[in-house]
Amino acid sequence: MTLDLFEDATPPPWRETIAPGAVVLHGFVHEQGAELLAAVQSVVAEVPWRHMTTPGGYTMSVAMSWCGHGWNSDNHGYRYTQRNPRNGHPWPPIPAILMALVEEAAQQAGFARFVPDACLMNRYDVGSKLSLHQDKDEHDFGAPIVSVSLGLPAVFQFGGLQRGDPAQRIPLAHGDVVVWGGPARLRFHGILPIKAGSHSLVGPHRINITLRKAL
Ligand code: MD3
Ligand code: FE
Repeated sequence: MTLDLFEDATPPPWRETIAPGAVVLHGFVHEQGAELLAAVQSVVAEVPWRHMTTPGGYTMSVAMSWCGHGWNSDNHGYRYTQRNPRNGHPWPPIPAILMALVEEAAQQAGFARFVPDACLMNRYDVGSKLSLHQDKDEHDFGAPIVSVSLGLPAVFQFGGLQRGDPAQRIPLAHGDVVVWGGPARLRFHGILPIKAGSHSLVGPHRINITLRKAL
């Protein structure tokens, strides 16, 4: 008899509530990695990855791209933008595959009829991190944020409503989708530095896609 260490593990997709309002759908898009990556690349062809400068003057280790609405930071803070300042054109639309999966994921997490208007994409290289922050530039905190993780694994830091509150550490893997809403919507969160590695599809990177109702 072979000893199967995983015989008792629940196969994905597996839904886990990690806090009120925060639901992990483990492996929810595991089989769609290649299609999702192609959708990311189609957006990046129009909106190249860029390292933004924080309002405090630091260059982020994470590179960003976006669609639906855009994202900008200056010394006044962050804000969403409806047009590309380089050419006056609207930002590219959110790819259909993302609109479809986000509706399904939000519904499974208990948020019916979530229709995002903005999609921010983060590309992490080995060593990239995202410091603890709140997402509070959206106009409607009643809407959840849906996040999709692709590529290298990460450790997500999930804090409280105050910056100094203790943070849980939650591993996120390729194919995981997380829905963050209700009482979790304004909790501090971040990503610890990405460990060295290479993913078969994504290479030495992690890509996170967040779908939001921004405006
Ligand atoms: C919890 N991105 O883009 S996604 C961000 O993995 C961001 O790239 C991280 O934080 C990443 O702003 C985390 C998960 C996430 C997104 C928004 C949240 C978790 C959240 C808002 C409230 C609470
Ligand atoms: Fe965030």
